[in-house]
Amino acid sequence: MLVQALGGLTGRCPVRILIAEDDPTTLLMLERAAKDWQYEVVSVRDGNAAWDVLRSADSPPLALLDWMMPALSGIELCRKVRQESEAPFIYLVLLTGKVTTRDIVQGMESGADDYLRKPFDRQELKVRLRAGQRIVELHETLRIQATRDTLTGLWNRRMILDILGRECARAAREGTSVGVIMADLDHFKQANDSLGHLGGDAVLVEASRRMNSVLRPYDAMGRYGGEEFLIVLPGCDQAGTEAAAQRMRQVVQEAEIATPAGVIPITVSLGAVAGEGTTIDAEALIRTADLALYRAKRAGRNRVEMANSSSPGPSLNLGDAQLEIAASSPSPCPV
Ligand code: GH3
Ligand code: MG
Ligand code: MG
Ligand code: MG
Repeated sequence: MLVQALGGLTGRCPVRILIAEDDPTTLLMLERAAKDWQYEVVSVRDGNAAWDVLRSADSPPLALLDWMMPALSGIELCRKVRQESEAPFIYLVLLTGKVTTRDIVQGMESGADDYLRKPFDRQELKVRLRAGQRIVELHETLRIQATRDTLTGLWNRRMILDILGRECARAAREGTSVGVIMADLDHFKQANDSLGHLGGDAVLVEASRRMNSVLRPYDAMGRYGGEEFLIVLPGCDQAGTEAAAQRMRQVVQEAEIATPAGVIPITVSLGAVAGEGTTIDAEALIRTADLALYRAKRAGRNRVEMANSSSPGPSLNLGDAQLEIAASSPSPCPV
């Protein structure tokens, strides 16, 4: 996923650009220039068509927008794009025959990042697009750093919790269910002891790659803590959640993990629950999955334990440290 996200930014894939221009001759010249510079061009001839592209999930990250167009002007498009606060960043260049300072100020205030005068100069267009590309790349790098775990490329803790919150709200609203799995590698300390910390890191990367590989494209997996993972399965009921957890368990244990520091067998314990109903609650689901994970550890590890979502158990948030305390003292939890 991480590699995919970076693909378009490292020269391996062409960068995509939207060109919106109603004058056919200018459009042709812009298209030809952009293609000569290896951009992948999406072109449209009015503001409505441009807006359809810009608001789509796979909008090009760069857009060249004519100011004067039928339906929606370039200025209106800039405003609309900037109002979509959740959407990924798009670098917007306005093309305009208007040249007074007041026009330029109005254009930039509407949310454009840059502007180009018509008739345009090819060399100027080239360097301005390249500047835009640099900004887009910077945004993408920052976005990845803010949302991904650097070691495994999985969602980081904050993101996977955001995703869980969103999916719980959606399940409550639409009357569907959401599966939650908490997975923790077994005796991982021993992997570090025998392979060293870097070897342990390699085990973490491979184990998470394997677990992620058996999930559906719309499931989400994040690194919750050191060797602990949180998995969110939209629309999954109890049986589907259990099946996914079993696939994850199986794929980790079925072959030893080879690292530059040596080869090691590894297993994972998983606690899982499916939430449904209008009072679905992210925190309660995590707590419940955590308790089930604790039972899987107690029952011998390399296991899946399911919890019943209607009995979430006591209001305890068991982190790793608390699991150890709980394991060595008379258990306050239902086991
Ligand atoms: P259990 O089966 O009960 O889960 O045993 P465990 O040894 O896996 O559990 P414990 O929580 O005692 O130890 C987890 C270890 O994971 C301790 C910590 O050093 C290691 N760890 C956490 N994060 C990382 C990491 O990023 N890299 C490496 N190499 N090790 C990590
Ligand atoms: Mg025009
Ligand atoms: Mg562990
Ligand atoms: Mg742990």
